[in-house]
Amino acid sequence: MYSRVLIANRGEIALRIIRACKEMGIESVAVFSEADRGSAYLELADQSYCIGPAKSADSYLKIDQIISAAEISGADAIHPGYGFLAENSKFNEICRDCQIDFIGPSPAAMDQLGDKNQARNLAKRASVPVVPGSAGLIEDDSEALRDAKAIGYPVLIKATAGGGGKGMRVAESEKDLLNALQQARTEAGAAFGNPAVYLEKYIGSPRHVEVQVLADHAGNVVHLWERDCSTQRRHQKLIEESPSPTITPDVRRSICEAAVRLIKNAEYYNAGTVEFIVDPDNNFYFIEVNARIQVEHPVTEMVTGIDLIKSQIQIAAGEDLQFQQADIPLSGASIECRINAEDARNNFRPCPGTIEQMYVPGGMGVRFDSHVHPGYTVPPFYDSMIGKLLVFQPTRDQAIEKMLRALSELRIKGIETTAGFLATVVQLDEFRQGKIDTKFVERTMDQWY
Ligand code: MV4
Repeated sequence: MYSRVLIANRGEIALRIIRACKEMGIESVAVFSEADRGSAYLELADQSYCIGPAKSADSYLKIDQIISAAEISGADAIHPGYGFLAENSKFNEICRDCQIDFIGPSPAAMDQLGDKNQARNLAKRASVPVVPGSAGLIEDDSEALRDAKAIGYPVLIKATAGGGGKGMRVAESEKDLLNALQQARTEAGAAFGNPAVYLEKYIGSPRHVEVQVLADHAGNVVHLWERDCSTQRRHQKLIEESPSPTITPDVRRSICEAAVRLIKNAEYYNAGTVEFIVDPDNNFYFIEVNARIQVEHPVTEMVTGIDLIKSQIQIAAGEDLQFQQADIPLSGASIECRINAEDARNNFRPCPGTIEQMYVPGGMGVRFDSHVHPGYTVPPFYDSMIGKLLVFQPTRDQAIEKMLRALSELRIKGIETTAGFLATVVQLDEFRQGKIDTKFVERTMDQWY
Protein backbone atom coordinates (compact mmCIF):
# COMPACT_ATOMS: atom_id res chain seq x y z
CA MET A 1 0.00 0.00 0.00
CA TYR A 2 1.07 3.58 -0.56
CA SER A 3 2.78 5.62 2.16
CA ARG A 4 1.81 9.00 0.72
CA VAL A 5 -0.82 10.21 -1.76
CA LEU A 6 -0.94 13.66 -3.37
CA ILE A 7 -4.39 15.07 -4.08
CA ALA A 8 -4.44 17.11 -7.29
CA ASN A 9 -7.65 18.93 -6.45
CA ARG A 10 -9.32 21.33 -4.03
CA GLY A 11 -12.50 21.80 -2.01
CA GLU A 12 -14.82 19.08 -0.80
CA ILE A 13 -13.32 16.29 -2.91
CA ALA A 14 -9.79 17.07 -1.68
CA LEU A 15 -11.12 16.80 1.89
CA ARG A 16 -13.01 13.60 1.03
CA ILE A 17 -9.76 12.02 -0.24
CA ILE A 18 -7.72 13.28 2.77
CA ARG A 19 -10.27 11.54 5.02
CA ALA A 20 -9.95 8.24 3.16
CA CYS A 21 -6.13 8.43 3.31
CA LYS A 22 -6.19 9.12 7.04
CA GLU A 23 -8.38 6.08 7.72
CA MET A 24 -6.07 3.92 5.59
CA GLY A 25 -2.91 5.08 7.39
CA ILE A 26 -1.69 6.88 4.27
CA GLU A 27 -0.13 10.34 4.52
CA SER A 28 -1.89 12.93 2.40
CA VAL A 29 -0.33 15.77 0.45
CA ALA A 30 -2.57 18.69 -0.49
CA VAL A 31 -1.89 21.28 -3.16
CA PHE A 32 -3.46 24.72 -3.29
CA SER A 33 -3.63 27.85 -5.40
CA GLU A 34 -3.04 31.31 -3.94
CA ALA A 35 -6.83 31.72 -3.77
CA ASP A 36 -7.10 28.65 -1.54
CA ARG A 37 -4.17 29.54 0.71
CA GLY A 38 -5.29 29.30 4.34
CA SER A 39 -8.25 27.02 3.52
CA ALA A 40 -8.90 25.17 6.77
CA TYR A 41 -9.04 21.67 5.24
CA LEU A 42 -5.38 22.03 4.20
CA GLU A 43 -4.54 21.68 7.90
CA LEU A 44 -5.94 18.16 7.81
CA ALA A 45 -3.42 17.04 5.21
CA ASP A 46 0.05 15.97 6.33
CA GLN A 47 1.74 18.38 3.92
CA SER A 48 0.56 21.09 1.57
CA TYR A 49 2.17 22.93 -1.33
CA CYS A 50 1.25 26.09 -3.19
CA ILE A 51 1.17 25.34 -6.92
CA GLY A 52 0.44 28.76 -8.38
CA PRO A 53 -1.92 31.71 -8.79
CA ALA A 54 -5.70 31.59 -8.39
CA LYS A 55 -6.70 30.77 -11.95
CA SER A 56 -7.07 27.02 -12.56
CA ALA A 57 -4.99 27.24 -15.72
CA ASP A 58 -2.11 28.56 -13.60
CA SER A 59 -2.45 26.11 -10.69
CA TYR A 60 -4.78 23.08 -10.58
CA LEU A 61 -4.19 22.46 -14.30
CA LYS A 62 -0.41 22.99 -14.17
CA ILE A 63 0.95 19.49 -14.68
CA ASP A 64 4.59 20.39 -14.03
CA GLN A 65 3.77 22.14 -10.74
CA ILE A 66 1.74 19.18 -9.51
CA ILE A 67 4.39 16.65 -10.49
CA SER A 68 7.02 18.80 -8.73
CA ALA A 69 4.93 18.84 -5.56
CA ALA A 70 4.55 15.06 -5.79
CA GLU A 71 8.30 14.58 -6.21
CA ILE A 72 9.30 17.01 -3.47
CA SER A 73 6.80 15.50 -1.03
CA GLY A 74 7.73 11.93 -1.91
CA ALA A 75 4.20 10.90 -2.92
CA ASP A 76 3.81 7.38 -4.39
CA ALA A 77 0.51 8.17 -6.07
CA ILE A 78 -1.74 11.02 -7.20
CA HIS A 79 -5.50 11.12 -6.79
CA PRO A 80 -6.97 13.57 -9.33
CA GLY A 81 -10.50 13.86 -7.86
CA TYR A 82 -13.01 15.11 -10.46
CA GLY A 83 -12.73 17.95 -12.97
CA PHE A 84 -9.34 19.64 -13.52
CA LEU A 85 -6.89 16.89 -14.68
CA ALA A 86 -9.04 13.88 -13.76
CA GLU A 87 -9.61 12.74 -17.36
CA ASN A 88 -6.46 14.17 -18.90
CA SER A 89 -4.62 11.18 -20.40
CA LYS A 90 -1.46 13.24 -20.95
CA PHE A 91 -1.26 13.98 -17.20
CA ASN A 92 -1.96 10.32 -16.52
CA GLU A 93 0.91 9.33 -18.82
CA ILE A 94 3.31 11.86 -17.29
CA CYS A 95 2.56 10.41 -13.84
CA ARG A 96 3.47 6.99 -15.21
CA ASP A 97 6.72 8.34 -16.76
CA CYS A 98 7.61 9.82 -13.37
CA GLN A 99 6.85 6.51 -11.61
CA ILE A 100 3.97 8.00 -9.67
CA ASP A 101 0.79 5.90 -9.71
CA PHE A 102 -2.25 7.67 -11.14
CA ILE A 103 -5.32 6.64 -9.13
CA GLY A 104 -7.65 5.93 -12.02
CA PRO A 105 -7.81 4.01 -15.29
CA SER A 106 -4.94 3.68 -17.79
CA PRO A 107 -4.15 6.48 -20.25
CA ALA A 108 -5.16 4.14 -23.11
CA ALA A 109 -8.60 3.44 -21.59
CA MET A 110 -9.04 7.15 -20.97
CA ASP A 111 -8.23 7.98 -24.59
CA GLN A 112 -10.53 5.30 -25.97
CA LEU A 113 -13.47 6.34 -23.77
CA GLY A 114 -12.78 10.06 -24.18
CA ASP A 115 -13.59 9.65 -27.87
CA LYS A 116 -17.38 9.20 -27.83
CA ASN A 117 -17.54 7.57 -31.25
CA GLN A 118 -14.94 4.99 -30.18
CA ALA A 119 -16.78 4.45 -26.90
CA ARG A 120 -20.00 3.93 -28.88
CA ASN A 121 -18.28 1.33 -31.06
CA LEU A 122 -16.97 -0.40 -27.95
CA ALA A 123 -20.53 -0.57 -26.59
CA LYS A 124 -21.76 -2.13 -29.84
CA ARG A 125 -19.02 -4.78 -29.69
CA ALA A 126 -20.07 -5.54 -26.10
CA SER A 127 -23.75 -5.89 -27.16
CA VAL A 128 -24.67 -2.85 -25.10
CA PRO A 129 -27.52 -0.88 -26.68
CA VAL A 130 -26.62 2.49 -28.23
CA VAL A 131 -29.06 5.07 -29.61
CA PRO A 132 -29.78 4.27 -33.30
CA GLY A 133 -27.46 6.49 -35.31
CA SER A 134 -24.74 6.79 -37.93
CA ALA A 135 -22.34 3.87 -38.36
CA GLY A 136 -19.45 6.12 -37.37
CA LEU A 137 -18.14 9.64 -37.91
CA ILE A 138 -19.85 11.74 -40.58
CA GLU A 139 -17.54 12.26 -43.58
CA ASP A 140 -19.56 14.71 -45.69
CA ASP A 141 -22.94 16.39 -46.21
CA SER A 142 -24.40 13.68 -48.44
CA GLU A 143 -23.58 11.00 -45.88
CA ALA A 144 -25.21 13.14 -43.17
CA LEU A 145 -28.38 13.57 -45.24
CA ARG A 146 -28.59 9.85 -46.02
CA ASP A 147 -27.92 8.74 -42.43
CA ALA A 148 -30.34 11.27 -40.93
CA LYS A 149 -33.10 10.15 -43.28
CA ALA A 150 -32.51 6.52 -42.30
CA ILE A 151 -32.42 7.36 -38.57
CA GLY A 152 -35.52 9.58 -38.77
CA TYR A 153 -35.80 13.17 -37.49
CA PRO A 154 -35.18 14.76 -35.06
CA VAL A 155 -31.52 13.78 -34.99
CA LEU A 156 -28.83 14.85 -32.55
CA ILE A 157 -25.39 15.80 -33.87
CA LYS A 158 -22.73 14.93 -31.30
CA ALA A 159 -19.07 15.90 -31.22
CA THR A 160 -16.91 12.81 -30.76
CA ALA A 161 -14.61 14.85 -28.48
CA GLY A 162 -17.59 16.25 -26.54
CA GLY A 163 -19.42 14.84 -23.55
CA GLY A 164 -21.37 16.12 -20.61
CA GLY A 165 -23.67 18.00 -22.97
CA LYS A 166 -20.96 19.96 -24.77
CA GLY A 167 -20.88 19.95 -28.57
CA MET A 168 -24.44 18.78 -29.29
CA ARG A 169 -26.95 20.17 -31.80
CA VAL A 170 -30.49 19.01 -32.61
CA ALA A 171 -31.69 18.99 -36.22
CA GLU A 172 -35.51 18.90 -36.33
CA SER A 173 -35.77 18.27 -40.05
CA GLU A 174 -33.78 17.90 -43.25
CA LYS A 175 -33.79 21.65 -43.84
CA ASP A 176 -31.95 22.22 -40.51
CA LEU A 177 -29.41 19.47 -40.92
CA LEU A 178 -26.59 20.97 -42.93
CA ASN A 179 -26.57 24.25 -41.01
CA ALA A 180 -26.62 22.43 -37.68
CA LEU A 181 -23.86 20.12 -38.90
CA GLN A 182 -21.68 23.09 -39.87
CA GLN A 183 -22.31 24.79 -36.51
CA ALA A 184 -21.59 21.61 -34.56
CA ARG A 185 -18.32 21.03 -36.43
CA THR A 186 -17.16 24.63 -35.97
CA GLU A 187 -18.04 24.60 -32.27
CA ALA A 188 -16.36 21.24 -31.69
CA GLY A 189 -13.25 22.33 -33.58
CA ALA A 190 -12.96 25.47 -31.46
CA ALA A 191 -13.80 23.81 -28.13
CA PHE A 192 -11.96 20.49 -28.44
CA GLY A 193 -9.59 20.90 -31.39
CA ASN A 194 -11.50 18.09 -33.09
CA PRO A 195 -14.45 18.86 -35.41
CA ALA A 196 -15.54 15.23 -35.95
CA VAL A 197 -19.22 14.45 -35.29
CA TYR A 198 -21.66 11.53 -35.49
CA LEU A 199 -25.45 11.32 -35.51
CA GLU A 200 -27.98 9.78 -33.15
CA LYS A 201 -31.75 9.70 -33.04
CA TYR A 202 -32.82 12.49 -30.66
CA ILE A 203 -34.56 11.14 -27.54
CA GLY A 204 -36.90 13.87 -26.27
CA SER A 205 -37.10 13.84 -22.46
CA PRO A 206 -34.81 11.06 -21.35
CA ARG A 207 -33.93 10.05 -17.85
CA HIS A 208 -30.26 9.99 -16.89
CA VAL A 209 -29.31 6.73 -15.21
CA GLU A 210 -25.66 5.88 -14.58
CA VAL A 211 -24.07 2.72 -13.23
CA GLN A 212 -21.09 2.79 -10.86
CA VAL A 213 -18.48 0.14 -11.52
CA LEU A 214 -15.25 -0.98 -9.89
CA ALA A 215 -12.64 -3.00 -11.79
CA ASP A 216 -9.32 -4.34 -10.53
CA HIS A 217 -6.09 -5.17 -12.38
CA ALA A 218 -6.92 -8.89 -12.34
CA GLY A 219 -9.96 -8.29 -14.59
CA ASN A 220 -12.65 -8.52 -11.92
CA VAL A 221 -15.50 -6.11 -12.64
CA VAL A 222 -18.47 -5.40 -10.38
CA HIS A 223 -21.26 -2.83 -10.48
CA LEU A 224 -22.50 -0.89 -7.47
CA TRP A 225 -25.98 -0.33 -8.85
CA GLU A 226 -27.27 2.83 -10.41
CA ARG A 227 -27.75 6.52 -9.68
CA ASP A 228 -30.50 8.64 -11.17
CA CYS A 229 -29.26 12.11 -12.13
CA SER A 230 -32.31 13.25 -14.09
CA THR A 231 -32.91 16.17 -11.72
CA GLN A 232 -30.64 18.60 -13.53
CA ARG A 233 -30.79 22.01 -15.14
CA ARG A 234 -28.87 22.89 -18.27
CA HIS A 235 -26.55 19.90 -17.81
CA GLN A 236 -25.83 20.87 -14.20
CA LYS A 237 -26.89 18.08 -11.87
CA LEU A 238 -28.90 19.35 -8.91
CA ILE A 239 -30.02 16.19 -7.12
CA GLU A 240 -28.77 12.63 -7.48
CA GLU A 241 -30.18 9.50 -5.93
CA SER A 242 -29.84 5.77 -5.63
CA PRO A 243 -31.69 3.62 -6.42
CA SER A 244 -33.33 5.26 -9.43
CA PRO A 245 -37.05 5.80 -8.78
CA THR A 246 -37.71 5.63 -12.52
CA ILE A 247 -36.67 2.10 -13.46
CA THR A 248 -38.14 -1.33 -12.81
CA PRO A 249 -36.18 -4.20 -11.22
CA ASP A 250 -35.89 -5.80 -14.68
CA VAL A 251 -34.37 -2.67 -16.20
CA ARG A 252 -32.08 -2.35 -13.17
CA ARG A 253 -30.75 -5.85 -13.67
CA SER A 254 -30.13 -5.44 -17.39
CA ILE A 255 -28.65 -1.92 -17.26
CA CYS A 256 -26.19 -2.96 -14.52
CA GLU A 257 -25.22 -6.11 -16.46
CA ALA A 258 -24.74 -4.02 -19.60
CA ALA A 259 -22.39 -1.63 -17.75
CA VAL A 260 -20.25 -4.53 -16.51
CA ARG A 261 -20.14 -6.04 -20.01
CA LEU A 262 -18.93 -2.78 -21.48
CA ILE A 263 -16.23 -2.26 -18.85
CA LYS A 264 -15.00 -5.86 -19.27
CA ASN A 265 -14.55 -5.16 -22.99
CA ALA A 266 -12.59 -1.96 -22.36
CA GLU A 267 -9.57 -3.29 -20.42
CA TYR A 268 -10.59 -0.80 -17.78
CA TYR A 269 -9.50 -0.70 -14.19
CA ASN A 270 -10.32 1.47 -11.13
CA ALA A 271 -13.68 3.24 -10.58
CA GLY A 272 -15.83 4.38 -13.49
CA THR A 273 -19.37 5.31 -14.35
CA VAL A 274 -21.30 4.06 -17.36
CA GLU A 275 -23.89 6.65 -18.32
CA PHE A 276 -27.15 5.79 -20.05
CA ILE A 277 -30.26 7.61 -21.12
CA VAL A 278 -33.60 5.86 -20.65
CA ASP A 279 -36.50 6.69 -22.97
CA PRO A 280 -40.20 6.87 -21.97
CA ASP A 281 -40.65 3.21 -23.04
CA ASN A 282 -37.86 2.13 -20.65
CA ASN A 283 -35.36 1.41 -23.41
CA PHE A 284 -31.88 2.29 -22.21
CA TYR A 285 -29.00 3.44 -24.38
CA PHE A 286 -25.30 3.83 -23.61
CA ILE A 287 -24.13 7.46 -23.77
CA GLU A 288 -20.61 7.70 -22.35
CA VAL A 289 -18.19 6.47 -19.69
CA ASN A 290 -16.92 8.83 -17.02
CA ALA A 291 -13.39 7.62 -16.31
CA ARG A 292 -13.11 9.21 -12.86
CA ILE A 293 -14.73 9.42 -9.45
CA GLN A 294 -17.85 11.56 -9.71
CA VAL A 295 -19.32 14.29 -7.52
CA GLU A 296 -22.33 12.09 -6.77
CA HIS A 297 -20.37 8.98 -5.70
CA PRO A 298 -21.54 9.23 -2.04
CA VAL A 299 -25.13 8.18 -2.82
CA THR A 300 -23.69 4.87 -3.99
CA GLU A 301 -21.58 4.62 -0.83
CA MET A 302 -24.72 5.10 1.26
CA VAL A 303 -26.74 2.30 -0.39
CA THR A 304 -23.85 -0.20 -0.69
CA GLY A 305 -21.72 0.57 2.36
CA ILE A 306 -18.63 0.56 0.13
CA ASP A 307 -16.12 3.42 0.38
CA LEU A 308 -15.40 4.27 -3.25
CA ILE A 309 -12.33 6.41 -2.61
CA LYS A 310 -10.70 3.70 -0.50
CA SER A 311 -11.58 1.17 -3.21
CA GLN A 312 -9.92 3.39 -5.84
CA ILE A 313 -6.73 3.62 -3.78
CA GLN A 314 -6.67 -0.14 -3.09
CA ILE A 315 -7.17 -0.96 -6.77
CA ALA A 316 -4.47 1.50 -7.90
CA ALA A 317 -2.06 -0.03 -5.37
CA GLY A 318 -2.62 -3.41 -7.03
CA GLU A 319 -5.03 -5.05 -4.60
CA ASP A 320 -7.76 -7.24 -6.02
CA LEU A 321 -11.39 -6.47 -5.21
CA GLN A 322 -12.23 -7.85 -1.78
CA PHE A 323 -15.86 -8.55 -2.72
CA GLN A 324 -17.83 -10.19 -5.53
CA GLN A 325 -21.05 -9.05 -7.16
CA ALA A 326 -23.16 -11.15 -4.78
CA ASP A 327 -21.55 -9.35 -1.83
CA ILE A 328 -22.77 -5.93 -2.97
CA PRO A 329 -26.26 -5.37 -1.61
CA LEU A 330 -28.45 -2.46 -2.60
CA SER A 331 -30.21 -1.37 0.54
CA GLY A 332 -32.29 1.65 1.39
CA ALA A 333 -32.47 4.93 -0.49
CA SER A 334 -30.03 7.82 -0.64
CA ILE A 335 -30.46 11.35 -2.02
CA GLU A 336 -27.82 14.03 -2.54
CA CYS A 337 -28.45 17.76 -2.97
CA ARG A 338 -25.60 19.82 -4.38
CA ILE A 339 -25.33 23.05 -2.39
CA ASN A 340 -23.99 25.79 -4.66
CA ALA A 341 -23.01 29.37 -3.88
CA GLU A 342 -25.48 30.67 -6.46
CA ASP A 343 -28.57 32.84 -6.56
CA ALA A 344 -31.33 30.65 -7.98
CA ARG A 345 -33.60 33.69 -8.35
CA ASN A 346 -31.09 35.39 -10.63
CA ASN A 347 -30.49 32.70 -13.19
CA PHE A 348 -28.17 30.82 -10.81
CA ARG A 349 -25.61 33.63 -10.84
CA PRO A 350 -22.50 32.57 -8.85
CA CYS A 351 -22.30 34.22 -5.40
CA PRO A 352 -18.76 34.00 -4.09
CA GLY A 353 -18.04 35.76 -0.79
CA THR A 354 -17.51 35.19 2.90
CA ILE A 355 -19.70 32.87 4.95
CA GLU A 356 -20.44 34.85 8.09
CA GLN A 357 -22.37 32.24 10.00
CA MET A 358 -23.37 28.70 9.27
CA TYR A 359 -25.19 25.83 10.89
CA VAL A 360 -24.65 22.31 9.55
CA PRO A 361 -27.47 19.74 9.78
CA GLY A 362 -26.83 16.39 11.41
CA GLY A 363 -28.62 13.53 13.06
CA MET A 364 -29.28 9.99 11.97
CA GLY A 365 -28.99 9.36 8.25
CA VAL A 366 -27.53 12.78 7.37
CA ARG A 367 -24.11 13.38 5.78
CA PHE A 368 -22.63 16.73 4.76
CA ASP A 369 -19.49 16.54 2.59
CA SER A 370 -18.06 20.04 2.56
CA HIS A 371 -14.86 21.97 3.12
CA VAL A 372 -16.56 25.24 4.13
CA HIS A 373 -17.13 26.75 7.59
CA PRO A 374 -18.00 30.08 9.22
CA GLY A 375 -15.42 32.66 8.12
CA TYR A 376 -14.60 30.78 4.91
CA THR A 377 -14.50 32.85 1.74
CA VAL A 378 -15.83 31.15 -1.40
CA PRO A 379 -13.37 32.25 -4.11
CA PRO A 380 -14.76 33.36 -7.48
CA PHE A 381 -12.33 31.29 -9.54
CA TYR A 382 -13.76 27.78 -9.36
CA ASP A 383 -17.11 26.04 -9.67
CA SER A 384 -19.69 27.15 -7.15
CA MET A 385 -20.39 23.87 -5.33
CA ILE A 386 -19.66 24.35 -1.62
CA GLY A 387 -21.01 21.09 -0.28
CA LYS A 388 -23.13 18.01 -0.79
CA LEU A 389 -25.97 17.25 1.58
CA LEU A 390 -26.83 13.55 1.66
CA VAL A 391 -29.45 11.50 3.40
CA PHE A 392 -29.91 7.76 3.81
CA GLN A 393 -33.15 6.07 4.81
CA PRO A 394 -34.92 2.72 4.31
CA THR A 395 -37.27 4.15 1.64
CA ARG A 396 -37.25 7.05 -0.85
CA ASP A 397 -40.30 8.67 0.81
CA GLN A 398 -38.46 8.71 4.13
CA ALA A 399 -35.31 10.01 2.44
CA ILE A 400 -37.30 12.92 1.02
CA GLU A 401 -38.66 13.84 4.48
CA LYS A 402 -35.15 13.55 5.91
CA MET A 403 -33.76 15.78 3.15
CA LEU A 404 -36.40 18.44 3.77
CA ARG A 405 -35.56 18.41 7.48
CA ALA A 406 -31.82 18.58 6.76
CA LEU A 407 -32.19 21.38 4.19
CA SER A 408 -34.26 23.38 6.67
CA GLU A 409 -31.50 23.05 9.30
CA LEU A 410 -28.73 24.13 6.93
CA ARG A 411 -28.10 27.85 7.47
CA ILE A 412 -25.48 29.74 5.53
CA LYS A 413 -25.33 33.51 6.12
CA GLY A 414 -23.33 35.97 4.05
CA ILE A 415 -23.73 34.37 0.62
CA GLU A 416 -26.67 33.08 -1.40
CA THR A 417 -26.93 29.31 -1.75
CA THR A 418 -29.22 26.97 -3.65
CA ALA A 419 -30.48 25.24 -0.45
CA GLY A 420 -33.90 26.93 -0.53
CA PHE A 421 -34.35 26.26 -4.22
CA LEU A 422 -33.52 22.57 -3.69
CA ALA A 423 -36.12 22.32 -0.92
CA THR A 424 -38.69 23.64 -3.39
CA VAL A 425 -37.68 21.03 -5.97
CA VAL A 426 -37.75 18.16 -3.48
CA GLN A 427 -41.28 19.17 -2.42
CA LEU A 428 -42.69 19.12 -5.95
CA ASP A 429 -45.28 16.41 -6.52
CA GLU A 430 -43.44 15.25 -9.61
CA PHE A 431 -40.24 14.76 -7.60
CA ARG A 432 -42.03 13.00 -4.76
CA GLN A 433 -43.72 10.69 -7.22
CA GLY A 434 -40.42 9.97 -8.94
CA LYS A 435 -41.73 11.41 -12.19
CA ILE A 436 -38.39 12.93 -13.04
CA ASP A 437 -36.66 13.32 -16.38
CA THR A 438 -34.05 15.71 -17.73
CA LYS A 439 -36.69 18.34 -18.62
CA PHE A 440 -38.57 18.19 -15.32
CA VAL A 441 -36.82 21.11 -13.57
CA GLU A 442 -37.19 23.40 -16.58
CA ARG A 443 -40.82 22.38 -16.95
CA THR A 444 -41.75 23.04 -13.35
CA MET A 445 -39.38 25.54 -11.79
CA ASP A 446 -38.10 27.93 -14.40
CA GLN A 447 -41.57 29.43 -14.88
CA TRP A 448 -42.23 30.58 -11.37
CA TYR A 449 -39.38 30.26 -8.90
C1 MV4 B 1 -28.81 12.50 -25.81
C2 MV4 B 1 -30.08 13.06 -25.58
C3 MV4 B 1 -31.09 12.70 -26.42
N1 MV4 B 1 -30.88 11.87 -27.45
N2 MV4 B 1 -28.63 11.66 -26.85
C4 MV4 B 1 -26.46 15.24 -22.73
C5 MV4 B 1 -25.20 15.02 -21.97
C6 MV4 B 1 -24.55 13.85 -22.58
N3 MV4 B 1 -23.96 13.07 -21.53
C7 MV4 B 1 -25.62 13.14 -23.31
N4 MV4 B 1 -26.76 14.00 -23.35
C8 MV4 B 1 -27.89 13.69 -24.02
N5 MV4 B 1 -27.76 12.80 -25.04
C9 MV4 B 1 -29.66 11.36 -27.64
N6 MV4 B 1 -29.47 10.58 -28.68
C10 MV4 B 1 -30.24 13.92 -24.50
C11 MV4 B 1 -29.15 14.25 -23.73
C12 MV4 B 1 -29.40 15.15 -22.64
C13 MV4 B 1 -29.16 14.80 -21.32
C14 MV4 B 1 -28.64 13.56 -20.96
C15 MV4 B 1 -28.40 13.24 -19.66
C16 MV4 B 1 -28.68 14.18 -18.66
C17 MV4 B 1 -29.18 15.39 -18.99
C18 MV4 B 1 -29.42 15.73 -20.30
C19 MV4 B 1 -29.95 16.99 -20.61
C20 MV4 B 1 -30.19 17.30 -21.91
C21 MV4 B 1 -29.90 16.41 -22.92
